[in-house]
Amino acid sequence: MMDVMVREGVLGRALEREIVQIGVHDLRDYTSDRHRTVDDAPYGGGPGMVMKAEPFADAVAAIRSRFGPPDAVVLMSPQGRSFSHGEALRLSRLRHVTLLCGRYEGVDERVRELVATEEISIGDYVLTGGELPAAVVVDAVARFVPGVVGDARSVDDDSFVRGLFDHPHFTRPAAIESHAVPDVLLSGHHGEIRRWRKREALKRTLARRPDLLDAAALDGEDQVILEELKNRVRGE
Ligand code: 9WO
Repeated sequence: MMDVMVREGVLGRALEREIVQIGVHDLRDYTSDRHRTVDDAPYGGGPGMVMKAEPFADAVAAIRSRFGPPDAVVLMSPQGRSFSHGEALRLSRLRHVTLLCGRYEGVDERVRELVATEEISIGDYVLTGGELPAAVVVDAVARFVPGVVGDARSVDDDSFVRGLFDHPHFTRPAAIESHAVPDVLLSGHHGEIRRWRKREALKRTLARRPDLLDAAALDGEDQVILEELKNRVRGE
């Protein structure tokens, strides 16, 4: 499941070019019983199973001796700190990050106490395991590793670097049924195109996520356009 995620697309190319390395480890390889048991019934009773702590501890010990100590050991959990652009950037600056994924109803608390150095959530929902969240984190973090995304401008331009949503994008054809590409984009006037994109990005952010505007890095021109957009909404 993890291999398929990371071998495709931009990430797969980065792996081939050895700009990033990704290792997938099966917790069952760090068990010692015949059934390779990674779970057990919860102390105190109740439904479901709990992931045992030792396979996590032994897996991280093996990673440490083979690859050196990780700079962060992150438990993927709905109870973790919210993952964000800023968290992705922080993790991208570390050399070696280990992500821990659980299954079943929960993970033995000693994994948090003894193995993980932090806990991250990608959103307020419960899944059947931590693997999809881990793939999300790997993807978002890898984008910030220099060389992974071909054109660095794509990374610097992304919504959350600027703190604003992207402007609308269009490619050929110039019209689909009655939906034409805005004339300004066909005009060749780079100054006007730049201002139109700015304005559309601000308009979208104001309409959908006004909270983002408080933290956004707005220049003087942005602030003028934003005031005008706000006044326009009030005027109607
Ligand atoms: C299961 C459960 C059942 C009833 C009530 C509460 C419950 N919580 C859980 C639970 O957290 N299960 C986890 C499943 C056990 C560890 C791995 N699992 C997981 C990780 N589900 N969702 C995530 C996750 C990780 C990061 N960001 C969002 C979700």
